[in-house]
Amino acid sequence: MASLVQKMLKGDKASLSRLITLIENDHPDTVSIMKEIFPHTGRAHIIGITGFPGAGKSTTIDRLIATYRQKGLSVGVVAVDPSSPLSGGAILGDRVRMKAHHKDEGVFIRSMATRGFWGGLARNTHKVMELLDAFGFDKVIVETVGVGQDEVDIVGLAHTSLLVLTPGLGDETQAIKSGVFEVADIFVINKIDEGDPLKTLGILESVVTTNRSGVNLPRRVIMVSAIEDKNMDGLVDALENHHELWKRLGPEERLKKFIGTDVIVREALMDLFKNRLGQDYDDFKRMLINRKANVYTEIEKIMYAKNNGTVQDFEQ
Ligand SMILES: Nc1nc2c(ncn2[C@@H]2O[C@H](COP(=O)(O)OP(=O)(O)OP(=O)(O)O)[C@@H](O)[C@H]2O)c(=O)[nH]1
Ligand SMILES: [Mg+2]
Repeated sequence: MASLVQKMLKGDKASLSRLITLIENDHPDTVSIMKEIFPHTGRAHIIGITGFPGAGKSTTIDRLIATYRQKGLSVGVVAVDPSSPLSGGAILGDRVRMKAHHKDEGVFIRSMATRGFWGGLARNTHKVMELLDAFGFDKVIVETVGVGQDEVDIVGLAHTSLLVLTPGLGDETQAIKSGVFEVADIFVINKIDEGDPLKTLGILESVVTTNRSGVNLPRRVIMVSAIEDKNMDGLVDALENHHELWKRLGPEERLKKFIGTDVIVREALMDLFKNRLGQDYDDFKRMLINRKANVYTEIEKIMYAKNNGTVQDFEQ
């Protein structure tokens, strides 16, 4: 395993692919791999892209790759595909859309399937992002579909996060209610070739002035047509500008936005909990759902070793 990591750090993409597969499958050596990787991370500009299915995230990434490559920058992409039927076939779609870049040495694209469960996405995605960072890509882009909690996590793992919307679909009203809306840095109104973006622009501009992350970074709205390659330079400028400002933030400011450690700790606690549980986690959940056990009592027992940590019947 150590030699695989060494080869990957020297720039071997095949080793990078193999390591990602091991991590995706929760290989027992995952922690030792990540321990070796971590000292090499922290250099890449991490960009998170989220938005509703079909908003044009992959097409936008494809154009971003082209723009960054012209500037001589390397790009690693993780596209997270939810098992949701809504975007069935997204992996294939991503491959087709970004295919043009697959032969490029400075580009690496990987799709990951989620297990459709809390933790499934964030757990492995952040590790893959760290692998791409350690490999040495200048830009690491992660695409996730949706605007739910997993996406909020991804936003918290990125330096710069984009929310891709389309004009006139009512996306913006749905998005406003979501957590991602509160934390996204750049709002991209895509498909301006198709619809009038002014209403969406008006809604977004009236809300980007609010900033609940508590970090003093300006939020922007950028209108593009990814398919027609319109205003991609404007988007890249906004991304670069945001990253420059991010780099100048002090440690206390960064702390407010950064959740990477939270994700790792939460995952470690979940693993510890499952290890101590001594029974199948789903069976445990079934007991709680059916009110066969008291969730608070059980967690207290398991985490703080009360009552020998055995699950007791609630009704007795
Ligand atoms: N008219 C128009 N169509 C676009 C534009 N960008 C993307 N599309 C089309 O919108 C569809 C979805 O694009 P994708 O880039 O796959 O969108 P996505 O957000 O990655 O989709 P999922 O990953 O499935 O959620 C495709 O048919 C694209 O060709 C655009 O700027 N204008
Ligand atoms: Mg996509």
